[in-house]
Parts: sequence; C-alpha cells; structure tokens
Amino acid sequence: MVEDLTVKFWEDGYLVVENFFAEECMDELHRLILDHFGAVHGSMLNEEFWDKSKCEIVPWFPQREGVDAFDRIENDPELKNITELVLGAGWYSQYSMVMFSAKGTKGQAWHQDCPPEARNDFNLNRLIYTRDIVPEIGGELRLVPGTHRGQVLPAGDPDVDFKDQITLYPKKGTLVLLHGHCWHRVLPVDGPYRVSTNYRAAPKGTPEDVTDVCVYRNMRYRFSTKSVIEDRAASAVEAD
Ligand SMILES: O=C(O)CCC(=O)C(=O)O
Ligand SMILES: [Fe+2]
Repeated sequence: MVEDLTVKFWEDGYLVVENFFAEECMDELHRLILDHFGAVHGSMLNEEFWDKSKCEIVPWFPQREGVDAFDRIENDPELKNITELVLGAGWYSQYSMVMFSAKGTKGQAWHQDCPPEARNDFNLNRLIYTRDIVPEIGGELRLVPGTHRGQVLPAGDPDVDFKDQITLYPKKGTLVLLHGHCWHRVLPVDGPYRVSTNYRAAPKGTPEDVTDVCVYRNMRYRFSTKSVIEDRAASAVEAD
C-alpha cells in the first residue's frame, strides 16, 4: 500500500517505486531531452564533443521554457498523492530540472542538497529516469540510508566510501523519492551519457531558496552568489 511506502520513506530517507511512469511517457520526454541537448550542444551522438568539452552536469529547466510535455509528470495524480502522503498538506512544487551528464564526467560528489541543521527545512527530490541506469554506463545513485535525520555529512575526502552506503540502478519509469538531507552522490559516467529529471518539492512553509546552499564534504557552497561559504577541508575527520 502506498501508505506503507511513505513509512518506509521516513525510516530510510528515500524510496524507490519501479514502473511508476508509463514507458511511452518516458520515451516522449527522453526524445525531448535529446532534442534539447542536441540543439544546444551540437550532435550529442558525437562522442568527441563530449570527450573534449569540460561540461559535467548540464541542467535544463524545461517547464520554464514552456515545454508542456513535462507538465504531465507534475500533474500526475499518483505523484501528487504520494508526495502529499510524504510531505503532508500544503506542500508545493519547486521546479523541474533535467540533469545531463556526458561521457567521462565525474557525476556528483557526496552532498546534502541543503543544510541539515534546520531539520524541518528540506527539499524532496522526486527523481525520474527516462532511461535505465546501468553499470555499463555508470551514473549510479549512491546514498546512505537513514542519514536524513539532521546528520551533517562529515567533512573530508569527497571520494570516500561509507560503510552503510547503497547503490541504486533506477530503471526507465522508476520514481525515486530522496530527502534533501540524505547523503547522496552520483557515480562517474563512463558510457555515452546519463540523464535524470528532478521534480523538486518541499513541505509547506519551506523557504523557496532552501537548496541555495549545498553541503559537500570539502565545502558549503552558495549557488546564488557562486561562492564557497565554508571551507570544510580544514575540519576534515576520517569517515568510517
Ligand atoms: O541525478 C540523480 O540521480 C540525483 C541528482 C541529485 O543529487 C539531486 O537531484 O539532488
Ligand atoms: Fe542532490
């Protein structure tokens, strides 16, 4: 039952629901994503471009550009229902963001999307995958279950392994709900490219800019001013 799933979400800080979205819908969005990145960056099937470009993750906000097909996920009654069960009444949608990573890019280092000290201020990542995440391509989603309860990501080497980490391989049509305070990262992309789309939401009363400051193991970074607001390397301790 969907209610049981939300209990699981609050225990673990994440939840995976396979086959949440229809294949045809994923195919349509995937085509639009490839069209967009192809138009912006030249032929994206030209691997040399990606090999030479220094792009890591390239974001795209399709709903801000009026690409209506992306509204379909936003308005999906099942997605609204599970979001409401997790976040409670009055939650709101923040934005949808497609994240594109080219071959040879590093993925994302361990982070929390927003500072965990304000326990009630957090974003909910509602991640959808329009293509399978597979070991041959890379870009796996790695996280440490249960770390969403106000635990700050320890300072230290960005490329560490944690004892209790798990690795997810979401399939096309899978929904992953992930608490913004839960420690997570994206592994390097070895295959041609990797795509995910995040429909971020937040509980009632959460500041809209809650994800402005991201916590990495070596720093806290403020996106709006493009500045390091805390150098954490100095306070690094060995992680387990
Ligand atoms: O692309 C993913 O699988 C997760 C990306 C991420 O860290 C996020 O959306 O906050
Ligand atoms: Fe994140």
